[in-house]
Amino acid sequence: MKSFTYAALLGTLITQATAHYVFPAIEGTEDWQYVRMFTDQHTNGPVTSVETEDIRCNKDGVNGGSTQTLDVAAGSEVAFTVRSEIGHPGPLQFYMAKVPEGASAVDWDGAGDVWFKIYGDGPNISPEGLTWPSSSATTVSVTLPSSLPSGEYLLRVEHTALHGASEAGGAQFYISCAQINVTGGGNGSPGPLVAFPGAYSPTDPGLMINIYYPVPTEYILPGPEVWTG
Ligand SMILES: *[C@@H]1O[C@H](CO)[C@@H](O)[C@H](O)[C@H]1NC(C)=O
Ligand SMILES: [Cu+2]
Repeated sequence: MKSFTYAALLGTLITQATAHYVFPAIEGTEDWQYVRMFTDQHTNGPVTSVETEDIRCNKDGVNGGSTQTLDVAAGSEVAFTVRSEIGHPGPLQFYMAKVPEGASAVDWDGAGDVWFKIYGDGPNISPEGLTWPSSSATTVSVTLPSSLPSGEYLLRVEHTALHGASEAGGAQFYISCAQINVTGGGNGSPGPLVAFPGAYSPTDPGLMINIYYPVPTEYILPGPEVWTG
């Protein structure tokens, strides 16, 4: 009887570990070539505090290290690969931050009120439950607004897992930051601008929520409104 219980527990742990994921690359490039490597990336594990620097570009991701910067045309689509797939339910969001004059993406930490959201997808809601557009995705992509000013940016992908989010601090954040150089841009003014940490609170309605029961009738994405360009 006891060994059966242990086997069941082990099975649960394995399922959870394999359900973790990471965004290691811009599709078509090498892992960590244009995406900032972060500490413990091999575990695929999440960030769980919205109140530390880890929420910005993952653990120790504030330093570009040997990461390169990829030219991308404004208005084009950028895809991240997923290792190995989006294994938990929750929203997918993308943010960007423009590298200040005189700095370059590789040595900029992304601190301050500099981040704007360019994409966020909530669930499809039905009386039977919530379904999430990014569920099981092996790549995730976003179209850069065509009025984005040219120059260097950090592009931050974030998938938030909500399976254990009924208590504050239960949401899991899967995050990577790519370094990109936007070319052929326009003269938009991206905003509203927020900081990481700062943009989220552990009790935000989109971060502290039981997504299973009772079935929610609405879902409010964490963070600012999307800038549409
Ligand atoms: C960004 O693109 C511009 C326009 O092509 C180019 O002049 C500049 O050198 C690029 N910067 C980087 C860091 O690649
Ligand atoms: Cu997981």
